[in-house]
Amino acid sequence: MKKILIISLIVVLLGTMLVGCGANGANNEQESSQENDQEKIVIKAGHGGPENNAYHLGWLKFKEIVEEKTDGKIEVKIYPNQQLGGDRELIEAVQMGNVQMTSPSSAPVASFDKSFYVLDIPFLFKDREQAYSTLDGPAGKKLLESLESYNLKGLAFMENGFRNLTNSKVRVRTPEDLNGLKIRTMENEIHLAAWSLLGANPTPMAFGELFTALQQKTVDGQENPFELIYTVKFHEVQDYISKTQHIYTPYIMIINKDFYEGLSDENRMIIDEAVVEATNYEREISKQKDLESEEAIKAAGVEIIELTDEEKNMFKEKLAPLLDQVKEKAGTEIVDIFIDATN
Ligand code: TK8
Repeated sequence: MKKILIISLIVVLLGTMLVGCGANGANNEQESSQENDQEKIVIKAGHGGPENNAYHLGWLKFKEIVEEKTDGKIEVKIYPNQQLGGDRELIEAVQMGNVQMTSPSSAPVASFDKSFYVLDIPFLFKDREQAYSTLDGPAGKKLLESLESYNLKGLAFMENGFRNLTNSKVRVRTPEDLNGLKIRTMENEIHLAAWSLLGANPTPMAFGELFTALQQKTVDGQENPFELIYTVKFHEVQDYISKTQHIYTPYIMIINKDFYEGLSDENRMIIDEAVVEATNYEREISKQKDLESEEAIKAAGVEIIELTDEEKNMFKEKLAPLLDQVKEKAGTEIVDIFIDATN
């Protein structure tokens, strides 16, 4: 009996303390029109990369800045490694508002917003600097704006990087070497068309299924930037990497549009600034890790094949017909804007 009384007392006491904390927290918070001051705002963010990737470090930077600048009033909870789903599921979840933010590779975004096919033009960007200036300039801004019709707000372009072809069968130097090779592509029609044009046998597949597919040889190869190849250990199940650099993939930082518009002006500004800062930070690390990962993969015994300009041109020529297909899907306006910006 006595015991029960003591326990009840403790419970009541704890309860009072908790209510006290809540009230104090609310008093410290600033007034805002649409937000409920009593409640802490939680941003649930999911992505498909591993934790030791530049990409995840970029997300952690975003979290740090947002939580610091809002005095913890906004909490950012990050779920890496497809814990909440792959790119496609996460875009849907953010559209519906079950998850507030995500950052898919650009290719799966094109299945939602066709303008994004413009980024699937092979060899569109000469180098990183050109990718950054185009994506951060009016061309990239226009592309991000087009997401608004899909209840998404595009915030920035983090870096996944220039993609290289890996496989377990042959040394690929020219499209001819690809003959019949089973290649996993991202879930995107232009990527599928590209590898068909090159003579391979492509299969679209979610990133989360890829390691097992390579290991069990359901597919012979795939393409991704060095850092991702290394951090997800594709090099352990692949023998050759051809430095094709056929496409530059950015990660699209997106947030649910209604959620974003429901924030106070001040919080929206904090998010906008944090995303830019986190993106610059992530790009720096990504650049560094791209080089380091290439070295580490080489040291692990995978053969890295450098292509001559002539060999690269063979890929470019075979892929040239894709431009019209991209124009058809994305619309000529956005394609012309990107072609102008990159010439
Ligand atoms: C991770 C993917 C990945 C991409 C792919 O969610 O699917 O090959 O390169 O980074 O977005």
